[in-house]
Formats: sequence, structure tokens, C-alpha cells
Amino acid sequence: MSDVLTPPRTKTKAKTERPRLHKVILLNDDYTPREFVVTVLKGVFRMSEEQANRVMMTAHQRGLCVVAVFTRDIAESKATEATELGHRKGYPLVFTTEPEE
Ligand code: TYC
Repeated sequence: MSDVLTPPRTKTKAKTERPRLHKVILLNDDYTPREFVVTVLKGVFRMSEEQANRVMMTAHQRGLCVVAVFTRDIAESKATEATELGHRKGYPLVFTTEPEE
């Protein structure tokens, strides 16, 4: 009889990890008109007037506000689009992104 052990059979299981979500963050500044920030939030992030007002006022009072979370590509393209709308009008409005923990 042989003493050779057969190695344990290993199975590889494909694990699909959920993509990390990224936050879009609105930064306050002293120059962009409040109404313009609300218009951008409604247009780019599909918010109601009330939601947009709440987010704008939170950023205005606290310095920043998380607008929404998306997959990285969508978060980045929405932040860029919203920031460009402000810059096109000469406003220093900034939307940035950050990965969720
Ligand atoms: N602070 C601006 C003002 O007083 C309004 C504003 C709010 C700008 C939120 C940016 O993210 C912002 N005109």
C-alpha cells in the first residue's frame, strides 16, 4: 500500500464584492447665490425644492453637506457636472467626492 496522501481538493469560489460607494459632498463658499445652489441640486441630483433647500442650508451653516452616495463613476461625473455649472457662471461652487468607509 502506498503512503502517498492525495492532496485535499480545493474549490475556488468566485466572490463578487459590492462596489464601494462614494459620497458627493457640497462645500460652502461666500459667493454662490443660495438659489443657484438649489437649482443645481434639483437639476443634477433630482432633489425636490424642499430637499435641495435643506441640503444647501446645511452646507451654508456647517461648511459642507453630503448630497448623496453613488458608485464611484456616477459620484465623480455628477460632482464634476455640478461644479462646472457653477464655474460656467463664474461662481466658486465646489462639489467633491469621497469613498465611504
Ligand atoms: N454661502 C452662500 C451665500 O451666502 C450660499 C451657499 C450655500 C453657497 C451652500 C454654497 O454649498 C453652498 N450666498
